[in-house]
This record gives sequence, C-alpha cells and structure tokens, in this order.
Amino acid sequence: MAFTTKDVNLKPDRPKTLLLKKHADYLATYGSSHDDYEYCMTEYLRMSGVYWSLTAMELIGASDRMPKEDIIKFISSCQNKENGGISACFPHDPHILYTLSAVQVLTMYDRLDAIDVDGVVKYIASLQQEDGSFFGDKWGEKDTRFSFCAVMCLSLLQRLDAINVDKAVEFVLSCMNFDGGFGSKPGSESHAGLIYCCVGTLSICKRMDALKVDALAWWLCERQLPSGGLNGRPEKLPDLCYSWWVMASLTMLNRIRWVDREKLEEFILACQDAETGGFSDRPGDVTDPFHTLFGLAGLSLLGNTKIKPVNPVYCMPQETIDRLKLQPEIMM
Ligand code: 7TP
Ligand code: ZN
Repeated sequence: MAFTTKDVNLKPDRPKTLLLKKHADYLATYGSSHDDYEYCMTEYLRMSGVYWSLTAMELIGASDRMPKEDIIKFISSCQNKENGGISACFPHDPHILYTLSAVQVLTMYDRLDAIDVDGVVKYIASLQQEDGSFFGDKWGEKDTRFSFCAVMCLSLLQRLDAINVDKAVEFVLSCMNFDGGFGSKPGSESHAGLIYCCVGTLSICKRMDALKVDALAWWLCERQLPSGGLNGRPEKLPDLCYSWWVMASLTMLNRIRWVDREKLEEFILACQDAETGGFSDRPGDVTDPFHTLFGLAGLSLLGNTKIKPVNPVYCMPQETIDRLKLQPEIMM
C-alpha cells in the first residue's frame, strides 16, 4: 500500500433524486418531541440548530411549518441582559456562534425588534482584540471562525462601523498559508472550513484582492475524491458538509467549474436517508439538521432549481440578502 485514497463507495441502491417532501417532514418533526434523547443531547447548540433547520426550510419553501412565534420568544429569552450576547439556550453563557445564529434567524424573519440590537453590537465589539482578532466569548480563544461570525453578524445589523474592520482583515490575512489557504490562527494548517470563514470575511469586507486565487482554488478543488464527495484536508474521508465549505468558497472565487459538479451532486444525493428524511455526513450514516442544511445549500450552489438560490457567504436565502441590500464581494 504505497498510496491509497481514503474514500467511500456509492451503493447502486442509493437515493438518486432529491427527496424534498421527506426533508420538510424530517425538519418539521425534529425536536417536536422535546424529550427525545437526540433533542436533549443537542441543547448546547440549540440556537444554531434553529438556524440550520429554519434556513433549510426557507430554501425549500416550507418555513411556514416552523413555529415562528415560539422561535422568536426563545431567542429573546437567550439574550444576556448584562453583556448583550446570546446563548445556545437559556441559561447557558453567551457565545459569538449563537449570537450570529440568532441574528441570522431574526433577519430571515425580519424581526430584529425582538432583541436589544445595540446590546449585540456592544457584545461583539467587546470581543475584538488588539491584533484585530476576535474571541468567541469572555473565556478568550482567538480563532478566524470568530472573526467571520463578528463580521457577518455586524454586517447583517448594518453596524460594521462598531469594530476596526482594517485590523480584523489584517488578522485574517496573517493566517494565510503558502498554499493560499487559511487556518485558525497564524501558522495553523489550511482547512476547508476555516478557508470558508476567511474568504467570507474578506468578501464582506471587500478585500478579495488580497487572496492568492489560483493557489487557493487549486487546493480547494483537490478536495474532490473519486466518489465525487469532498474532504476538508488531504488524507481525510469525504463529508457532505465540506461540499458547502469548499463549494461556497469556490463560488466566492468564481471557480466552481474546477470541480466535477455531476459527481458531487451524485454524492450529495447519496447522503439522503430515504426512510427518515434528512442528510448525513456520508451515505448510510445518521441524519441531522446540520448536514441537511448543507446538503440542500450545496445542491442550490450546483444550480438545483427545486431549491431557492442560497447566498454563498451568509448561507441564507439570496432574497434575504437582496432585501438588506448587502453586497459581499464575489470575484469576476
Ligand atoms: C455529533 O457530534 C458533534 C460534534 C460537533 C455534534 C456537534 C458538534 S458542533 O456543535 O461542534 N458542530 C456542529 C454539528 C452539529 C451536528 C448536529 O446538529 C447533530 C444534531 C444537530 C441538531 O441540530 C452534528 C455535527 C456537527 N459537527 C460535527 C461534524 C460535522 N461533520 C462531521 N462532524 C463530526 C460540526 C461542528 C462544528 C461546526 C461547524 C460549522 C458550524 O457552523 C458550527 C459548528
Ligand atoms: Zn460534516
């Protein structure tokens, strides 16, 4: 075994068509029985779970099956009155990840009046450090993921003026590697999820000129394996959510034609569960709302017309981004 590729085989009896109705039923009933083991185990990420589920439902035109008023009340209950941050679930501690998810959901519902927006802005500004980076919460760990959360959240609130954007960009650029990719902090190895965060930050801040486009797009399209699926780093198995991190990045770089789109579509469709509905990380695994959103969003980027167009930077319906008149930079 001098050289082998880690990959999966697609079975002949895999799903080959999009099972839209199944996915709407799956998301509508997920967590409807609040004492389900699954549901209880995910309390620590509940706010993001709401974002993944609602966005998936919006993309397939079924969001009327989500309990809108309950969701809005839930979000209000998760905002910390002292520091303005939002948690995954009351009474957990606030975190920038869940603050972003909450703002994304309220933006889709056009109901930002349900939270103290100035409190959110102050909270995010308070997490910026001297070097331009962001902590995820008061416990302090800098990571390019949090830079993206900060910039995305403030841009949705039209309040990017509240932070030092030039410094934020400078920190992200200090995490660029020789291969054109990005890691979580200066010197960390390139990873597709973090590349998405860093390219997304530069897109919102309109600094795409700073990228090594050809090296980066080459690294990204090399993530595709013979199964058609994409991995997040060399030597790793394919995973459906990387279809999103990689394809969204390539869309911002205007290079999606560098991957085999038909093969990727086959892989994504194979990750559906024909019985339960939903998508999983790899064919045959257990489905969850996280992979269900990124499966649907990935198919949208590939041009599937049964799914609404998704914005590659915000992972929200393009119609929402248009309503806010946001214009993240996409390469020509
Ligand atoms: C089941 O094990 C995990 C591991 C990590 C569950 C969650 C996490 S995570 O919160 O750090 N996270 C998001 C994530 C969510 C789920 C999931 O959501 C299951 C059920 C629900 C209900 O809403 C499952 C996995 C998952 N991961 C881990 C993962 C993805 N692909 C393979 N794995 C093992 C991603 C992880 C990190 C993350 C990525 C993007 C993002 O916007 C937020 C968090
Ligand atoms: Zn995954």
